[in-house]
Amino acid sequence: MNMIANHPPTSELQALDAAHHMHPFTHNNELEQKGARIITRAKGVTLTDSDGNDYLDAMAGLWCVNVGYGREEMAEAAARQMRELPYYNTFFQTTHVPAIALSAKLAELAPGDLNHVFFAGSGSEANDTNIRMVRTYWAQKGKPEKTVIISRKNAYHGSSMGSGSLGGMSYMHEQGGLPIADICHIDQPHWWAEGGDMSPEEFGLERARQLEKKIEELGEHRVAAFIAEPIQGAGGVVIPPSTYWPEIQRICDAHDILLIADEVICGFGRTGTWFGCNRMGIRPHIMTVAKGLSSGYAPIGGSIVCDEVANVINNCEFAHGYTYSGHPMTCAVALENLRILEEEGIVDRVADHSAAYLAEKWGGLADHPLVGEATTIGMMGSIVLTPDASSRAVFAGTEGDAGLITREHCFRNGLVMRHVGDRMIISPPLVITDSEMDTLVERAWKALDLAHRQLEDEGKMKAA
Ligand code: PXG
Repeated sequence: MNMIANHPPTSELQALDAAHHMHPFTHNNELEQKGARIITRAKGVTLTDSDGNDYLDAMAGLWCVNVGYGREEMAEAAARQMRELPYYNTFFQTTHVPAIALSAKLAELAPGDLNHVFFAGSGSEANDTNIRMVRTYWAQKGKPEKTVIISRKNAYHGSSMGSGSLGGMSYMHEQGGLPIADICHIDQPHWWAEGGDMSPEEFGLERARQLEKKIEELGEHRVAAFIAEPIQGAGGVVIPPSTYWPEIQRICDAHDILLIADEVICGFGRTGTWFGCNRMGIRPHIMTVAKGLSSGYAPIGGSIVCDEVANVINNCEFAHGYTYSGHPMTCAVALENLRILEEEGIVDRVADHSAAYLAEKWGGLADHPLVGEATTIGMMGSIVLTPDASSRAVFAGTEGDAGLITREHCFRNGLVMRHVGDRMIISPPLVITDSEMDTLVERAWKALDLAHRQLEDEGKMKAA
């Protein structure tokens, strides 16, 4: 029996899932008690589960389904390529048309002289590539001691040994011996949570200048690169103050270090420009890409590299690569995705219309008594749950309780919205329509009402 085409009922699937499937970032035994939610199909911005319930997916899967679900052209592109050439590698002096076409297309779309692509299977793999590439770059330049990569607390760059080390999630570092050597973290530009009495602008400068302090403390001769997401995604959609990125750019220019922009979430239209770098005015040496590159239809990631770094790396044998570097099917799917984004004007529509519409509607959630602030940039947004907005207070109980309660009410009311601690975040497919955004915000408001009532009933609306 083909179990995918003709699957057993939900309870049986849940039992099999619990018996055999280890979920990422999940306490699997606790999940077994509840039973996993089983998504069976999706179209546009709507997911359907195995019991026939529909959900508006305000997270675009995991920040990736930029063109929306159910695009026939993507399925066709995959099938066509699988028939023609399902696999061949790009090692041993060989290449193939999909990898050539996609690297050329990415060079065209990427800003400045980011003209060279090293393919990977995911964002984590691409960031592992970046670690080895920047260290190899400096070694080739006769500066092998420049190995330290500076990142930020509460950053997310993946969960392999290297990319998980770049990330600044302390609970990840506690498992498995992270971080690896020569990676360190400065504070994040998260004004709401950490800005204290400073204005956002002062705070942005203070946080950016931590980079300069760190470079001076370590010695410029030791520092290879700084890596950051233009806007932190998994950290809670943290939009840095306007002063932050110009100051970071100044510091990177003034010191001899490489700048890596992790565009895994911000890339491919999420902020209303092709890349978060365009939006924030950043000039990186390397961009990490994944997710929206294929709208999640196929696993692919990569590093888009500037002329200077590529010239140095290309002048040696860079002993690095993955079986699926430049996989033909995933490249063909990514190319089709880029064609759809471009030809249907999806990125332009975000810039010219949808981002402003979302900002207005989502901004209205700031009037809810459980909400401290509601912000967006492009098609990503966050709200902060707080017992007292005026003092930016946090809840007295366990951090993340209010977020989890709100998330559960969202699910029950047909909305997928993620929580990061007590922040609720969204990143819907870029193709979401105005009326779907109305529905998203209505359901979010309803979930907030229900969560507010529950928190009051449980005596949890107290500030720490
Ligand atoms: N960089 C960034 C900025 C990311 O957001 C990665 C790298 C790693 O990509 P891969 O393809 O290896 O997963 C990511 C991934 C969440 C969540 O809960 C976010 C990600 C992955 C899983 C969960 O927000 N981002």
